Amino acid sequence: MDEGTRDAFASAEVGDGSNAMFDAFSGVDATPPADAARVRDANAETGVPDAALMRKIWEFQDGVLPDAGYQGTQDTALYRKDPDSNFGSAQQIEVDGSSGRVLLFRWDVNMIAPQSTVTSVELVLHATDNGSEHDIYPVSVPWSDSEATWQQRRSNAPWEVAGCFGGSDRGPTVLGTVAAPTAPLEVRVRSTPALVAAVQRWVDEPTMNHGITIQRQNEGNGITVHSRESSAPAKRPRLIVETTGP
Ligand SMILES: [Ca+2]
Repeated sequence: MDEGTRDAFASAEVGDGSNAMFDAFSGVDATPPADAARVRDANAETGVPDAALMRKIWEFQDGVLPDAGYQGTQDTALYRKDPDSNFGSAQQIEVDGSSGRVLLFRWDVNMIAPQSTVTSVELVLHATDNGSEHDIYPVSVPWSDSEATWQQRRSNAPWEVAGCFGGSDRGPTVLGTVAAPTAPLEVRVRSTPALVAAVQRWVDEPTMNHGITIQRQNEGNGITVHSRESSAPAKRPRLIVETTGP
């Protein structure tokens, strides 16, 4: 890595430009200093340093990533047969198109620098059973982890169509598909242009970040996944965002 890259990275991430800080990023196994623990240096991983691009990988998982202090996930399930109940504190939540179960997730991504360009997004969920495909859409309106139900997105604010199915409840574009998981029941949603565009909007306009819904109408075999409240931290919902920029 040339000196320009080194200086640009050190000043962008650490501020004091010290080589000790920079060196912590040069090996994947190195333990970074607390201030720098937020982000891995994608350049070091790929061996393609490029000061102009400044690739970074951000990972968000409650209580785990970028560090144990992250508590920026919200998630809950909506259930047609129990339309006034909230499941925000459940450790496991289910999506099932045929029985009317819908999932909502949101990750706070505010620590990504505002001018960053999102280049790739992956979503990792851990399931407890196999199921069929369900679709991911961006949610268009605010909702509350602790208040959302089949009937309303938060107290005294109904969904346009119960279950977050309305045209003003969620965007029309499928961002990706939650495929039926296989052993070890890890659901990995690969990056799509629509998913990248959605997360780019969250970076550019944080107030527009209402997360995603996973749903399918009137068909499907359910998938149960660990929530942010799971007692197994490594199985909590994880969002992986790759960016270039400042
Ligand atoms: Ca929750």
